[in-house]
Amino acid sequence: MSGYQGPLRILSGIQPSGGMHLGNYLGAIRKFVELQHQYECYYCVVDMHAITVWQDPAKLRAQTFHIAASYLAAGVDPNIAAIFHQSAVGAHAELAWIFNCVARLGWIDRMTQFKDKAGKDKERASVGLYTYPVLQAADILVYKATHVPVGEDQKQHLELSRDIAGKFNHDFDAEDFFPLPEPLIKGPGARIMSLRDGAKKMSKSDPSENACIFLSDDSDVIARKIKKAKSDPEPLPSEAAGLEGRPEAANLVGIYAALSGSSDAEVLKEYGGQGFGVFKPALAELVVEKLSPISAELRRLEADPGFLQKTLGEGAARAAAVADPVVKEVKEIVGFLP
Ligand code: ATP
Ligand code: LTN
Repeated sequence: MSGYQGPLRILSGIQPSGGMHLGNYLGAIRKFVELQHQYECYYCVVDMHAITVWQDPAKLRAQTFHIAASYLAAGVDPNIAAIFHQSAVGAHAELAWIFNCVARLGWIDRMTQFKDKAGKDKERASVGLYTYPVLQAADILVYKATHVPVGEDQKQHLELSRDIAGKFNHDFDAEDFFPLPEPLIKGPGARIMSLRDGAKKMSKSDPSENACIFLSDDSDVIARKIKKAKSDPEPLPSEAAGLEGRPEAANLVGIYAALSGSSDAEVLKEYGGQGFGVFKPALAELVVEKLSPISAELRRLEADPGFLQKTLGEGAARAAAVADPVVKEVKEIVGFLP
């Protein structure tokens, strides 16, 4: 964090681009809940990021409520952390423009998420998809956030945020104006893979329904998806090293470890030598046990959009109270007239 002396702050975000899944829960939201007691926290529903690929407007509204409700259902307390939607705080977009002029094309060209999401026909990708990580840097730095809890896939975007902060501080002779934000990635569940393909991460926008366990899935659906999950014919090894070269087995064991608060080695001590016919039902039972209280609360909250709207509005006001003065100062530093 260099010589930055400001308060310790957390910012993170999830896109309302689909249903909240087990990867989002283990890689991100579960950490949000733990961290709210240690830091000043801002948790955003990043609707402006979501529209970098086409979103049906009615679905976008519903999914924005869904992600906000998922934060709450998992245990984020809106009286402690600010929960809000990104588009409600104009400062994100203002800072993003200035950062578009700080970030270098060469830096953005290296971003692997753009390559993955744009696919083969990158000429047809939106310009927003390309500058997506610059908006992400603005999300973080408009709060001068010092720490960012995310899953493993966001490591490269966080490095870019640090580069943008450093270049801004340097170019404008504003030493330590922005902190260099630290990613908080470690921990079990930082990279949950698709249930259909152990080489692909579990993702909201996966076209296969069976690739993802959603927080809204009921127990029968969860059990069916785990039963159908890709595995291999071998029994589980008794030591973690034996998972090498078996990505699907490693993923299922990893999910069990992350949800039970243990390690792969401990899970294998119990299930080593057993086949998936035994392990999958045990895993399904554990997933249902851990997710069902959250999904029940999620359903209750989603039935009350008035409450969600009010919570998001209050969160946005708290967020803007921090972000607006930062943007005001940035504009002065850059040389804009008041
Ligand atoms: P999309 O598929 O639309 O890109 P996504 O499922 O990748 O969405 P995001 O909204 O981009 O989800 O991610 C929100 C948070 O969840 C981020 O911190 C991200 O790192 C984390 N995350 C997403 N997928 C996984 C995963 N499979 N395992 C662990 N963490 C994940
Ligand atoms: N790009 C992130 C979502 C995101 C985010 C952020 C995460 C947008 N802005 C700021 C942390 C901090 C993703 O998970 N795909």
